[in-house]
Amino acid sequence: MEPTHIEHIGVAVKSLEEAIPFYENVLGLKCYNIEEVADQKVRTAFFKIGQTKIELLESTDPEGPVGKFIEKKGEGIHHMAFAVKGLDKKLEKAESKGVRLIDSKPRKGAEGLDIAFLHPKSTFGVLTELCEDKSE
Ligand code: CMX
Repeated sequence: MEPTHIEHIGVAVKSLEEAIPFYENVLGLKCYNIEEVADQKVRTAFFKIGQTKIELLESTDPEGPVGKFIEKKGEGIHHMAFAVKGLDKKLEKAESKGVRLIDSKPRKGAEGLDIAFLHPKSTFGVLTELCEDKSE
């Protein structure tokens, strides 16, 4: 995949309003964007640390991926996202190496990135996201 860096770490929380003060007042980071991703049934809040972001994820629907995750496992790290170049080809490559794809084609995620997920059952338990910033 040759990722260039960790684009973000996704953290599932019950409430953005309750979690944001920890990141701002304790860690001293600044929330610079809150965005709803309707098709993923989440509201997201973003913080930057160097090149990497923390993405807080609040579910907007108990049947959505984050709603189900919190119900089953509670709050905590939900996924890890790697920045790649040429996402289409990287997905083909992952599949050819036996990785189970959740998204066989890139789709639009938060912050205008092209994204695709790999299934945690074929990535040693970590839901893995590949993303590409086409504006770069
Ligand atoms: N990390 C690790 N394992 C996970 C997981 C996660 N985030 N989410 C689910 N799983 C595991 C479950 O624990 C379960 O394992 P067991 O069978 O051993 O109990 C298995 O995967 C199936 O879980 P499920 O609750 O039945 O959920 P589904 O199969 O319906 O969906 C998944 C799981 C990963 C396919 C789905 O959550 C998905 O498509 N995720 C990608 C999209 C996403 O997460 N969007 C939210 C973020 C959006 C954004 O960043 O903008």
